[in-house]
This record gives sequence, C-alpha cells and structure tokens, in this order.
Amino acid sequence: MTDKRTVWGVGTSRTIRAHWALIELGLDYETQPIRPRTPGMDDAAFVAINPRKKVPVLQDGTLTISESPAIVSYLAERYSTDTTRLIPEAIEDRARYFEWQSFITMELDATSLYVLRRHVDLPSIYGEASVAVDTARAYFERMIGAAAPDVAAGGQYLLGDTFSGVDILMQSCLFFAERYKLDLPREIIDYRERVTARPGYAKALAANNP
Ligand SMILES: N[C@@H](CCC(=O)N[C@@H](CS)C(=O)NCC(=O)O)C(=O)O
Repeated sequence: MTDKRTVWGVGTSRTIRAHWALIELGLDYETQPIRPRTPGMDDAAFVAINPRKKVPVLQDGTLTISESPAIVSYLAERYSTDTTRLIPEAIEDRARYFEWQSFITMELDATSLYVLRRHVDLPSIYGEASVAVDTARAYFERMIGAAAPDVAAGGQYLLGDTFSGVDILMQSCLFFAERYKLDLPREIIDYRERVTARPGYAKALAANNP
C-alpha cells in the first residue's frame, strides 16, 4: 500500500468531516477541490472512483472509500494512536460511538438537515416541499433537545473528555443547524463552543474552503 492519501471534495458539511479527521490525526494528504453540482463532479477520473458522484471520497493507498461517516470511522480505526484516539477501544465505548454515529447521520442529518438542504436551498432540483421542511425543522429540534442532557452529562465531548469522530459528525450538523436558524438547547451551544475552539477545527474549515 502506498502512503498517498487524497480527499475528493470541498466546501460542504460532509466534506469537512474527512478533512477534519485527517487533520486531527496529523495525517498528510492531498485535496482534489471539487464541489457539488460543478463540472468537476462529472470528471471521468472522479466518476471512476465514485459512480454515485458524491463527495467526499477518500483514497488511502489502494483503498477508495466514500460516505463521510465511514471515512471518519475508517481513519479513526486505522490511524488512532495513544495520544490521538478518535474511536474508543473498549466494546462498550465503541457501542456508544456507533450509537452517536447512527443518531447523528440518520436522525439529525438524513431525516432533518438534508431535507432542509434539498427543499430550502435546492428546490430547483428536489422540488418545493413546505410541509416536509416544517416537519424537518421540528424533528431536528425535538431530537437535539432530547439528546442535550446526554451531551451535557458526558463530559467535554460526546464520549466523555476525549474528542472523537462522532464530535466531528455532530459539529458538521450543528454548523448546518445554525445556518437554518434551528433552536439549539444551551447545553448544545456550550458543547459547540468547546468543539469549535479546537485548533483542528479552524484548520479543517480552511482546508474545506480552499
Ligand atoms: N451520505 C453521503 C452523502 C454525500 C453527499 O450527499 N454529498 C453531497 C455534498 S454534501 C454531494 O456530493 N452532492 C452532489 C449531488 O447530490 O449531486 C455522505 O455522508 O458522504
């Protein structure tokens, strides 16, 4: 396996997940700065590695992997060290990690924020759907409200006092929630401040917006 690493994709709340995980783990990589709905997405070299034409995609040596939560977890599994561990080792702690991963990607992202993205920002592609938009807003606020006590009880981060891959996923959703002016509980705002104060976050923002 060569050690060349490349992230395809910039500029979105999904692409920042790959950049941020690489940065937190201190890994060198190259960026192919393609953005959704631009001609770069139809580039033959990109379509060859992801026929679904979605970013981000990570190439790590001979491995090509899409789906941002899978990219973050893969990097965490492969490259965590004793000093930087983005995924826990103990089975019970890993269960909690995957519980958060599923909650964030399904309940907060797919069924809430992505509905807003499609029908508020991209109605020319996905159509107008005002009822779905209202429902998605209410659903997000109910879900994040129900999660807030767990976030506050855990410690600094979702899994306690160690930053992990699920914090990357959560903040990428909170960034979007802020943009849609969704109500966030005080505990979540405090959590967001802790996570975004990390030097790695500022670097990830820059890497994701070259
Ligand atoms: N489930 C995928 C979603 C990827 C995705 O939808 N990416 C968007 C940008 S955030 C994209 O590539 N959109 C291009 C399109 O839909 O044509 C992930 O988490 O990586």
